[in-house]
Amino acid sequence: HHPHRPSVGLIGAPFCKGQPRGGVEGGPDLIRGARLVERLQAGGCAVKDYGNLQFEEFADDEPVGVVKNAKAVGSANQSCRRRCTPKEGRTHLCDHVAVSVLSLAIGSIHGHAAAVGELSVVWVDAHADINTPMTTETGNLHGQPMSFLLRELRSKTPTLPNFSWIKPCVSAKNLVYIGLRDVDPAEHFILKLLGVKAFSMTEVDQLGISRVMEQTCDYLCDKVQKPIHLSYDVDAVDPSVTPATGTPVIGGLTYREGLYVTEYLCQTGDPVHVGTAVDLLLGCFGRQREGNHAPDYQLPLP
Ligand code: 5AB
Ligand code: MN
Ligand code: MN
Ligand code: MN
Repeated sequence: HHPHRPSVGLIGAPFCKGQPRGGVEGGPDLIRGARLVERLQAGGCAVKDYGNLQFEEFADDEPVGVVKNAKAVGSANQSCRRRCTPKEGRTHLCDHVAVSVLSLAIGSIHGHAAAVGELSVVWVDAHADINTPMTTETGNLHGQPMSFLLRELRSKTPTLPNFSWIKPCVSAKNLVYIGLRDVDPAEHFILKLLGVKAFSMTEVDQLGISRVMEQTCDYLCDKVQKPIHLSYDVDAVDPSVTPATGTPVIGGLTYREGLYVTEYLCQTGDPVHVGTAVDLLLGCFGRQREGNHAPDYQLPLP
């Protein structure tokens, strides 16, 4: 159970230029439409909705090598980082910030790190999203965010237009992947080179999701306990459950395994920042499938 009443800030990022398809930009409002705010409140969270970010348009956003929309993606992530970082003289937005993001992991992790210092990242995804602009085969920036965030890859990433504000702020030893099953050869090389901890679907099959979560937390909490940033790509869950993802890969987490990840991390009691969809968000902020009730609940008398 949660040690205190979680406070949740929502920041919508209606942005789709990290990848080739439209539709993603409707995500934040669809998630609100599914009554996320009301459902979090009913679960005992204090919720503040900061609305949607607005993004600058770039008419001259030419490809850099194969990399597409660099200016738009760099600028959108910078807006996201600003929104997630405490302003002068003000405390952090709240203990828990839920960012409904699809390709703004750079900005949300960067902002979270600026607020709390050293952090751990749990990256739940079918993909490793660790291509550099030099290794990407698609040119889509949604396949590359971790390469800009890892300190160890600093010398391997060129500075793209509107990316110069980024300072790598995550160490490879503080990163854990869960759910991998579609990793490009160069990405696989990078994971091995840096010795990144990864529970692919093979490990989920071998160990079961409960031991995967136990080992994830043991690994990350080895010396000092750091805040966890959970980056949850809905394509980690099997496309039979989340068919609307742009990048479906068969053989993913079941709905139950997908929820278990969020319930488990919530129970560690650490501040969690997340980017994902409704049920998973509810799980992150205390909803348990066994049921919940307010601490002061009293049975009505006849
Ligand atoms: B997603 C791929 N590795 O780099 C690439 O869905 C896929 O945000 C990236 O995790 C998938 O384009 C990005 C082939
Ligand atoms: Mn993915
Ligand atoms: Mn994506
Ligand atoms: Mn992803």
